[in-house]
This record gives sequence, structure tokens and C-alpha cells, in this order.
Amino acid sequence: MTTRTFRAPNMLAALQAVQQELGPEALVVSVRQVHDGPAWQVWRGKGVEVVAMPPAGFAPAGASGASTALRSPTASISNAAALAAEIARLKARRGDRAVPPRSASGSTTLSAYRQRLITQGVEASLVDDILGVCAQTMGPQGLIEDRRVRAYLQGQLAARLRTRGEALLSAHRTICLIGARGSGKTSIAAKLAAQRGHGARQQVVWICADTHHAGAIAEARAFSEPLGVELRLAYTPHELAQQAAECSEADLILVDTPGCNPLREDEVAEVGGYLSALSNRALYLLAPATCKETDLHQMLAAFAPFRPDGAVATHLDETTSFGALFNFLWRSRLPLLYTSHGPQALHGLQAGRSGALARALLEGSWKS
Ligand SMILES: Nc1nc2c(ncn2[C@@H]2O[C@H](COP(=O)(O)OP(=O)(O)OP(=O)(O)O)[C@@H](O)[C@H]2O)c(=O)[nH]1
Ligand SMILES: [Mg+2]
Repeated sequence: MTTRTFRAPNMLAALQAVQQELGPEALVVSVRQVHDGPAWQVWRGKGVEVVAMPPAGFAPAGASGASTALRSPTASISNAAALAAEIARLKARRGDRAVPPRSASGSTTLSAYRQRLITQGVEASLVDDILGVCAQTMGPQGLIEDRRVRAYLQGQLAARLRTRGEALLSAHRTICLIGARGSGKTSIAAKLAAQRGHGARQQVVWICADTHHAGAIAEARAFSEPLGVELRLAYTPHELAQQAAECSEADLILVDTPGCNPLREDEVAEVGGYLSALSNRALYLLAPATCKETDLHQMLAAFAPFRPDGAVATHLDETTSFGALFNFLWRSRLPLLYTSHGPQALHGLQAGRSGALARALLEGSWKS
């Protein structure tokens, strides 16, 4: 009887093609790895070739694009379960990850998502891990449904991130904001003051420790006064400790620090001096989504001895690329505490949601 040859990027896809062409009763006569063929070079330059025969009395549904060849059987695999076992054996021997299959339409569903995530800048090895798990878990039918694949990938990406619940966040009584110049420290102080003071009617005190840079005090005043938030100034770490001690009744103390270049020891030491002055404080590291990943790690490394509690992602509305931020949070294991997506003091602050960042990676834009 005539055998037919099916080539695909992986075993599951090959099996799916066999079943589509020859029906579920098809007889698989051989399976082998192949190393050529441009269709799957996007993955690893390897693919799978399955030779199968239609069952007795099989009537083909119509013409197909698959190549046909006469072959003698090279293996005695006669059903899908046996093939699956053979697949597992071959994979284990090869030490390879599962490779996403092609959809029936010919376009590679997971390949498109891979391209999207790589373009976003997500670490390639992580992308391949997630897609491999997706391919194995969802099966050929599930992979054809874009909606399901997307939801699955979003869940997998989100699972790589850590966040803190609202209850834990509201338990932070003294919050120090640190970060590069322009990263959004003062804006986050204003947003938190608005949310917790204006919104939740808590007593908020704003301590401005950024007292040496031109305009910083005036800016702090411009934000705090309309919000009815008490503003205090700290010119030295000692003054900061005193000011904080005097506000022991406040529900929330916000400490805005000077912008810092992590490559400048003197600047790190200056901010570090303020942080050391407070014994019981939460430390929020500002992480602009517009920053390179290495810059974010540099900042974290500079302040690691002060044990940051988490990151506040800012400027999310100013980019279409979220891979650097994602990689940083994933690699550092730093919880995403808050997100900011706008310059306005009263808007654009949300508790960190891993799903929202995962979604931004897949959609290329931030949705509040
Ligand atoms: N679009 C957008 N703009 C933001 C966001 N956060 C802050 N900004 C703007 O970015 C600029 C810098 O923000 P600041 O809050 O002053 O930053 P900073 O870290 O206090 O800066 P320095 O005090 O100079 O170190 C301001 O114009 C803000 O309005 C955000 O999430 N989205
Ligand atoms: Mg500032």
C-alpha cells in the first residue's frame, strides 16, 4: 500500500498532520528526525519526518500539500499511543524541548507569538521554555485556537513575576522612593499621597529629602499643598530621622530622595545615608519601562545592601516595549509593587498586577 511522508517542526505537529490527512486509524510506519528544511529553521533547524499509511478502505478527502513517497516500513509503530511513547523516547535521548507545531492553516501559531515576545525583548530561553510547555500542555487542537494560546501564554508569563497584595502594600507605613533622575519618584510620592491621603482619608506626611537640587522643594510643595498633605524638609540623614520620629502618628510617611546615578559612588552614598537613617521603612525602587534592562539591574545592584522591597514600574504609557522591565523583574525576583502610566498626580497609579504586564508584552501596549 502507498505510504505518505509528513514533515513538521515537531512530533505533535507531524502526528496531527497524519491524522488530518489519513484519519485517526492511520498506520505510522516510521519516525525520524530530519535536519534540513527552511520551514522550521526559525526554531532549531531540526524537524520530524513521519511515514504513515492510510487504513484499509480509506478514502482521501481531497488533495493535500503533503509529499507522498513509497517507503518500506522501518518501525513497527501502529497507533498513536505507541508513537507518543516513541516521541518521548526520542525527545529524552535528544534532550530537546518541545517545539511548537504548525497550525492547519500553515502559519505557525506559536512561532508568531515567539516572534512577538522576542521583539518585545523577553529573554529567548524563557520564551522557548514557555512555548515548549504550551505546546506539550495544550495539544494540537488547543494550539489552533489563538484565544486559548494567548490566555495560556499570558498566564505563563505572569507566573514568572511576583507582586504584593493590596493588604501588604497598605501595611507599609514609611515608604522611601529611590531611583534614577526622572524615573518618577516625586510623581509616585504625589500619586501615593493622593491615593492614601485624599482617597483613603489617611494622614499622610511628605518628607522631601531632595533638598539640594534646584526646584525640587518647590515641586514637592506644588504637589503636597493642593492635596492637603503636610510637607517636611530633611537636609541631612539626621534630620530625616528626626522628622520621621516626630510624625509617629501619621498613617503614611513618604520620603522622596534625590535622583541617583548608580555609577556615582557619592550619589549612592548620599541616598544610602538617608535610607540608613530610618530603621523601619519600606524601600521602593523606581523602574521606568523606558529603561534598558542593564540600567535597571545597575540601580538594583547599587541599592541591594538596603534591601529594596519591590519595584514601581513607571512610564508604562510611554513605550510599546516591555521586555526589559519584564526580564528585570523576572531575573531579580523583585516584586512589582505599583505601576504608573501617566504624569498626572491623581491618576495612573495601580497596585502591581503581573497579568497586566504579561498582557502588555503580548499586545505591545499598556492597558490600565
Ligand atoms: N508619561 C508619564 N510620565 C511620567 C510618569 N511618571 C512620571 N512622569 C513624568 O516624568 C517626569 C519626571 O518625573 P519625576 O516624578 O519628577 O521624576 P523624579 O524621579 O522625581 O526625578 P528627579 O527628582 O529629577 O530625580 C515628570 O515630567 C513626570 O510628570 C509616568 O508614569 N508616565
Ligand atoms: Mg523628584
